[in-house]
Amino acid sequence: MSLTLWTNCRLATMQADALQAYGLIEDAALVVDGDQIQWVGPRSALPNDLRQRCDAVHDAHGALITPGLIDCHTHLVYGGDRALEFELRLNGATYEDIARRGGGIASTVQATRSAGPDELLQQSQRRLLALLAEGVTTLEIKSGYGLALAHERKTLQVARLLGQQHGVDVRTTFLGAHALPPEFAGRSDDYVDEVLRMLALLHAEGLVDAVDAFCERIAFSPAQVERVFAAASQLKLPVKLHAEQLSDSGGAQLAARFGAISCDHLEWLSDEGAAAMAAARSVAVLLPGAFYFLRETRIPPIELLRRHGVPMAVSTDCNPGTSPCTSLLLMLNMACTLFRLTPEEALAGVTRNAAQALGLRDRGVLAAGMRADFVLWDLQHPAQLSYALGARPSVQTVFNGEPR
Ligand code: DI6
Ligand code: FE
Repeated sequence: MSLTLWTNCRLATMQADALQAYGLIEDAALVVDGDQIQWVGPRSALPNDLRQRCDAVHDAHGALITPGLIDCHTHLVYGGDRALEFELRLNGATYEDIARRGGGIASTVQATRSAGPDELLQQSQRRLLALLAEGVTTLEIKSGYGLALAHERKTLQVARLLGQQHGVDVRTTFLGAHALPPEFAGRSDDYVDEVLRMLALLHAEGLVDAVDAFCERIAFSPAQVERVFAAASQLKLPVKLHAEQLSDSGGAQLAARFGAISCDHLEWLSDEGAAAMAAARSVAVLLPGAFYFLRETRIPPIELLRRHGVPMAVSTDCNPGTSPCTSLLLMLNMACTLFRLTPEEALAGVTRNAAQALGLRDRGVLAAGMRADFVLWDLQHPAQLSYALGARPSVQTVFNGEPR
C-alpha cells in the first residue's frame, strides 16, 4: 500500500474525547495508507520515518479538513415531486383535500411506481450530486415510496447503484412500513404481513442494511411497528424509527427495547423516551428541514437529550413531502438557528454521531484506523460550516483514500 501525506492543514478531527473544541489540530498532518487513515497529529509530531515512507505529498494550502459528511436519514430515491401540492397548500387547500384528490404521499408512491429504474436513477441522481457537492461521503437511503415488492426492490437497487456509480457509500434501509398503500386501504394489519414478507425476500437478496418504520397516528401503531422490529431482529438487522414526529406514541421506548441504532424526528419525545434512548445508546436524529417545511412550532427537547447524554445527529430527511432538501450544510445552520444546537454539536451531528446512527464505527472522526473519507474546505474555522446560508464553500473530497 502506498502512503500519502496531507500537510499544511487544520484538522477538525471530531474525536469525542479531544481537549480542543472540534478536536481541532492546528498546522496538522494526516497520513493515508490506501483507504485508511494511518496517522493524524500536529505536523511537528509526525515521525520522521513515517514522513520518509510517504511517496505522495499533498499541500492542502491551509485548508480546514473535516471527516467526510454523513447524511444518515434520507428518502432520496423517489419519483416526481410535490411542488404543485406545495402551491395548492399555499393557496388554501388543506393536506386532506389534497390527499382525497390522490395527492400527498400517495402521489409520490404512484410516481415512484410508474418510473422505470433508469428514470428513477436519473431523477435521484440529481439530488445525490447536490449532496456530494457539499462533501457527503456516506449516505443512508430508505425505501418506502414503492410499498409493493417490485417497487421496494427497484428503489433499493437504484440506491445501491447510485453508490456504485458515484464514489459515496450508500447504506440502504427498508421502510416498507412508511405508509399504507391504496390497495390495502382499511387493511393495515394485512399490509404489515406483506411488509414482513417483503423484508425477508429483500434481505435475502442482500438489499437491506437496516429496517425503519413510521410510528404515528397517521401511519403505523406501536403494536404494528413491534411486529416489524421483531422480524428485523430475527434477521439480525439493526432497527431505527421515525418516532414522536407529530405526537408522542411511545415510539422511542419501543425502539429502545429493540436496541434501535437511532430514533428520528423526536419533536414530541418525553422524558421516559429520552431515558430509554440513553440506556439503549440510540442516537437522536434531528431533522430541522422537516420541522421548517411543515412550519412546526415544537422543537425536539434538546436540553433533555443533552442531560441524558443521548448523542445527536443531524440530517436532511431529503423527501418530496416534508423536506425537499439537498443541502446538508443548510441543515447545520437550521439545527443551530431553529433547534439551538451549537455549531460543534451540529458538525458532530453530520460526522461522528451520524456514523453511530448508522451503526458504523469506522468513520465520522479523523483518527488512525478510520476510513480515509475526508473533506478539504476553503474555510478558517469549522463554525463557518454552520454559520453561512448557501455559501457553497469550495471543497475537495477524498473518498476511500482517493480524491473524488
Ligand atoms: N415522515 C415524514 O415527514 C415523511 N415521511 C415520514 O415518515 C413524509 C413523507 C412524505 O410526505 O412524502
Ligand atoms: Fe424521514
